[in-house]
Amino acid sequence: MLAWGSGAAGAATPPPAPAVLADHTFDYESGTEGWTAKKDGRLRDGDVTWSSDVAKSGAHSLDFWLDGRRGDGTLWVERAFPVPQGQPGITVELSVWEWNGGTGEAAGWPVVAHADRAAPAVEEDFVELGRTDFDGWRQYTYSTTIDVHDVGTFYVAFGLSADKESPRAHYFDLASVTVT
Ligand SMILES: [Ca+2]
Repeated sequence: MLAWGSGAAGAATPPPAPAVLADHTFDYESGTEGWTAKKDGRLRDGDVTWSSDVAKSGAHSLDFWLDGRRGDGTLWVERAFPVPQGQPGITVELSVWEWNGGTGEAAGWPVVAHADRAAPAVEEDFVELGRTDFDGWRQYTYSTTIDVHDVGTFYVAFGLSADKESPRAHYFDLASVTVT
């Protein structure tokens, strides 16, 4: 007979998970919750607004509208976070959900993210997490390690790069930023 918790000698103990130093969650139910919209100089036009059109959690999300008719440019939201005291280096994990309507090549725009000691400024400051070729909500995640030994703030950003010459709308909701 097998029994739970029989305490067999030599049972493997999983390695301890790194301690969570900070855990921030944003469901955008009270507004943009400190995230600021930015775009680079290549995007023809774009804006991020607080929306009640669709939601992954609650009733609100962030509506990303991009005029990608130049076929280029990036639109994102960014937020500053305090470095947990006494940490020379941290691992930052971002999770965020994105809603896209429709599939196919024309819908496949890159979802991008950034986590670093400086705020992003241009498309090259971002990492591509995937493409919006999925109809509905999909989760995107990003993890990176940052040297923060001489700074008190780090920056996290996520958004979209325009890749096809068409105006499009996308929604983001339920972002979390975990520091270990
Ligand atoms: Ca929400």
